[in-house]
Amino acid sequence: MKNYSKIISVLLTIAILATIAVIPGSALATEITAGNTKETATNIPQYGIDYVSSLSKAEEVDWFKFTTLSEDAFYNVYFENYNLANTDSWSVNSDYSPHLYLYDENMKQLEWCYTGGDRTGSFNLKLESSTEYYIKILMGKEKKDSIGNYQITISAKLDNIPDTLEESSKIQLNTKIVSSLDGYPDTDWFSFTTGSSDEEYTIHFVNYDLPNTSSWSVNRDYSPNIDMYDKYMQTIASDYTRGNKETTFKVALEANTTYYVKIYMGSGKLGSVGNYEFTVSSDNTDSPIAPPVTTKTLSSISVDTLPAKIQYTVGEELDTTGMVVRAKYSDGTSAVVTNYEVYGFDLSKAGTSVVRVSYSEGGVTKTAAFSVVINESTDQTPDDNSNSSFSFDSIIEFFDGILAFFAQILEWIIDLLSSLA
Ligand SMILES: [Ca+2]
Ligand SMILES: [Ca+2]
Ligand SMILES: [Ca+2]
Repeated sequence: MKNYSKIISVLLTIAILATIAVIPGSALATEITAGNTKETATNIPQYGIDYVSSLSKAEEVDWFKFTTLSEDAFYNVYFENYNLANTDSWSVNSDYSPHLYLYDENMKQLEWCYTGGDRTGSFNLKLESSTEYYIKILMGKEKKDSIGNYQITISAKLDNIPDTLEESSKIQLNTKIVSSLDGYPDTDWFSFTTGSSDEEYTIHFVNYDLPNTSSWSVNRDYSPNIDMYDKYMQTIASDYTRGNKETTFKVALEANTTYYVKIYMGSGKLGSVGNYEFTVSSDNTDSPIAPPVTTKTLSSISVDTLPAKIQYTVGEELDTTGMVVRAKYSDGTSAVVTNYEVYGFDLSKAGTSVVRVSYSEGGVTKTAAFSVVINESTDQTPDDNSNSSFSFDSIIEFFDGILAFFAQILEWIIDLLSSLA
C-alpha cells in the first residue's frame, strides 16, 4: 500500500473540484421529492423558493401541497420545464408538455397550466387563508414516457385592503393613502366619513408603477380606475389615471355621511401588480373634518421567519427556535412579538402537520399557520445496521474498493511510465 495516502489526497482533490463545478447551477434551487398520491403529497414549506423535482419514470405523477398564509393574499404558481419533453414554440399544444394542476382540499380543480414555448407556465389567483391546497404534476398524454427535471415556485403577495364594500378599509380625510393592486384580479375598497357640512371634496389619484393608458389612446381599460359610491351603491364619480399617470376630480358630498372608494385595474390589464396613491381632501377650513379615529387595533399576524427546525421524527417535541412572529396593526404599523402561543399540531404520527400560531392584544386574537414534516421513526438497533443494504460498513467497504481500484490503475501507469523511461 505504498503512496496510498497520496493517492487518496489526489482522489479527494478531484472529488472536491468536481463538486465545486456542479454547485453553481444547483445552489440556486432547493431539491424536493414529490409524493406519489394526494395522501402522500410533499409539503412545500416556504414561499418564494425555487424547488426542483423530477418525473423520474414513465407516467409518474408528482404530488405537492402547501398551506396558505393567515392573511388575505394572492398566490403565483410558477412552473418551469428544465429537461422534460416540451411543446415547440410554433405549435403550442399542451399534450407535449408537463402539466401542473391546482386543487383545493376537496379535489376541486382551481387552475392548471403547462409549460409553453418558453418552457414556463404560471398562474395567479387569490386563495382562502390558512387552507391546504394540492398540486399535481404529470406529462402531457403524447409524452407520457418523458423523464427529467422541473421547477416549481409559489409566491405569495399580501392584499391588506378588502375586496368588498362590506369589509372596506376605513381611511382618514386629508391623508395620503398608499397601497397596491396585488393579483388577478384585485379590488381594493375604502370608506370614509365626511365632515360636519355639505361641501366639495377633491380626490387626487396617482399611479406609481401599474400599467397606464398612453396619452394618445385614452382608454380606461389599460389604467387603474377609481370609483366612488354612496351608501346606496350609486356611483357618484368614476375616473382613471391618464398619460401623466394621475388624475384629480371634485365631488360634492353630504355632511356626516359615509362614502366608498373602489380601486381596481382596467379590464385590459387585469392582474397587474403595482402601487397607487390617493387622497380625499377638503379645502374648507371653516368646516372642521370629523376628528380622526386613532384607535390602533391588531389586524393580523404573520410568521416572518420559519423555525430553524421544520423536519421532525415521530414523537419529537416541537421546537420553535428561530421563529419570528410579526403583529400588524390597523394603522399600518407592525412589531415583532414573542408572547404568542403555538397549538393544533400533532407530531405523534408521520406526515405533515399544520402548526397554528395565535397572538392576542387589546382583546383581539389573530392566528397564523405553517407546516412541519414528520418523518417515520428510524428506530433501528445497532444490530439492524448489518442487515441494511446501506450500512455505514458497507459504504466504507464500497469506497475502499474504489480507492483500491484507482490505486491499482495508478500503479500500472507508474509501472508503465518507468518501463518506458
Ligand atoms: Ca417525482
Ligand atoms: Ca390590494
Ligand atoms: Ca384587495
